[in-house]
Amino acid sequence: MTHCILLGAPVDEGQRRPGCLMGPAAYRVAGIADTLAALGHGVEDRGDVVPAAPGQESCDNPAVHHLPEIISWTNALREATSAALTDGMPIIMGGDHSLALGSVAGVAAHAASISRPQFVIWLDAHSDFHSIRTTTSGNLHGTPMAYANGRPGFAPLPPFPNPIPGGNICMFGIRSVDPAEHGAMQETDIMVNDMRVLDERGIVAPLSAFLDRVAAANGMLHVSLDVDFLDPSIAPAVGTTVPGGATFREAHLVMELLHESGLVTSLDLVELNPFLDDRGRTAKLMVDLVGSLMGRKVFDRPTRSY
Ligand code: HAR
Ligand code: MN
Ligand code: MN
Ligand code: MN
Repeated sequence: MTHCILLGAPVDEGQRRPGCLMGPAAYRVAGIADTLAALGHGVEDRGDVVPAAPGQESCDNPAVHHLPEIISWTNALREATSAALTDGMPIIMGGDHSLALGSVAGVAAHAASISRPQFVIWLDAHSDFHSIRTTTSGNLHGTPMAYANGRPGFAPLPPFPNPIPGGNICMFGIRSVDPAEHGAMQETDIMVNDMRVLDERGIVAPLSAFLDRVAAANGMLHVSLDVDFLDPSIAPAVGTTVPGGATFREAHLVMELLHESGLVTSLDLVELNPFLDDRGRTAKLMVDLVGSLMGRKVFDRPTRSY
């Protein structure tokens, strides 16, 4: 039994398509708390995080928009996430993916405070590996993974507390990477399981290899689940659809294997835009995936007895 702490993060300023701010409400309406409770977990909904009033920060990339707002969110979510980790498992309900600038900073700060290594699994169509300097769209939801890896070019954001080494980062579902992101990632040893890797090797082999490393290091594992990891045919409620995403069963299998590993310590749910949804189906699918991550099984049997 896990003590699950729900944190609403209605962040909308990291991209240009209004609606992600309705995400936390949609997860609540789709029954995230009841789903967790029915699996035997404790559930504490701490409501929506409230950022401080934005300041006047600016940077030298004219494309970047809403930088002061995102800095306020980053600070508020870092503190809320690390505080929640001392009491249980934070589930950060977004909100666009720029919320991970704060949530991942919070988990990294907490892991450092108890001297455990932090690992991240990034389930996304996108690598989100721009800096504030390299983004051409100016949408800061395209930057959090590079921030967490300690890349340069993030001032005036606060320095990332304890940068996560590339070897502790694993991406799945990748199928849209900009040239500057590609160049930056080639300087790291991030495990990039793009869709081609999943086509050829499936989910189990690459995911198990990563989970074995987390277990061997006694690591904390943060899961960042972007709606666009999923194929748009099953998850239409996202502003940045990319064809060729994970299927229903591939996504559930990732969650089931993560559950069986017993390693997951925190979770982001990001990029849901309920304004684009089809009668709540994407919100419901995301809640179902949370159910699989937290122990719901198709058929209960001893682990891997097949
Ligand atoms: N790389 C593109 C950009 O920086 C698209 C980023 C889209 N990111 C998300 N989250 N939707 O993964 O603008
Ligand atoms: Mn605005
Ligand atoms: Mn993303
Ligand atoms: Mn994405």
